[in-house]
Amino acid sequence: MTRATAVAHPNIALVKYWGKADRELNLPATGSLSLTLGIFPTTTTVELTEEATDQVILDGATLSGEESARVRAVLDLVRERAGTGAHARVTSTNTVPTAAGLASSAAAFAALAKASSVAYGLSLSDAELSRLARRGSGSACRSIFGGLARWNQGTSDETSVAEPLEWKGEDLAMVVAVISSARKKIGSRAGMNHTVETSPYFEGWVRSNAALVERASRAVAEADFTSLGEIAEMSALRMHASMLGAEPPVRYLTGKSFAIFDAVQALREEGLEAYASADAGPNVKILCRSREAALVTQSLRERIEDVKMHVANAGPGAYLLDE
Ligand code: 2P0
Repeated sequence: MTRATAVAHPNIALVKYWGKADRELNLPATGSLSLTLGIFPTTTTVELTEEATDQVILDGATLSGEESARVRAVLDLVRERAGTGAHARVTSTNTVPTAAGLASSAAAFAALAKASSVAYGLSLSDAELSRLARRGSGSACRSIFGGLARWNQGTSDETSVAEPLEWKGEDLAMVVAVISSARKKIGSRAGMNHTVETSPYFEGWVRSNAALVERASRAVAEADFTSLGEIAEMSALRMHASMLGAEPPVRYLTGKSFAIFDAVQALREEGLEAYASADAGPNVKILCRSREAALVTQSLRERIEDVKMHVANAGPGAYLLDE
């Protein structure tokens, strides 16, 4: 086959990834744990061509510079493994606002790993696909899998890989509260590298977050939704605390983001279990039970004005489309 199309979905970390131990290989400073969403898929087609260069087209526009270099770096790994120098045309369509802290790069590189490996004739296991996706964007290694996934930190290219986790509790959902779809001023890669280099809190973040990965894994094994939610909110706030300690500070959360954290806490006090999380942008993601997602959404709408909300159930891992 010289052409393949794959679909992948964004994932939202319940225990966050923030900081690299190895920038070349995208090895993280700690493990992380996420939920793959059933909304905002990215569809990517990779087709081998006779051209002298790779071509990367995202939502109809040809990419250049750093963005296309990251895609070509993944294609280079695939070509090396397939033993060919053939170039490719990569055409990708996002349904999520790009670079707004909504994990568009995770879905994009998971879809790219799947589509490119098949287009170049490789037959990779999910673990191998996860490693390949990680090289494009760290968090993408988790979007190879549906539902809950844990990215094991690892100490090498072989061992830093995500795996699916079984969840025997009630179905999980995430309400994505979009405050802004604007492109963020500081990308997550630059933001995390700057935090590693300048924040006196980074060490504390790494130590405490590694422990949260273990606690969250136990909560998943025990189907303990309350603990998982409490850990998720803590990991998100600790990640943001590490960035706030950087020089100059990296600040993604706005007053409105915190207003949503407050509203989520108020829901809990009224007995509706929901937990807030936020990534490299102002938007807030609220973990709740699927059967209560509509109620959580409605209750938040009554409290917060001008926020667009999307409800996501757990989504599938990266898959091929029949063409
Ligand atoms: C996460 N984020 O765990 C964290 C939380 C953002 C905040 O993973 O440099 O795009 O490509 O490895 O994966 C975003 O960082 O960074 C991210 P790279 P990535 O989801």
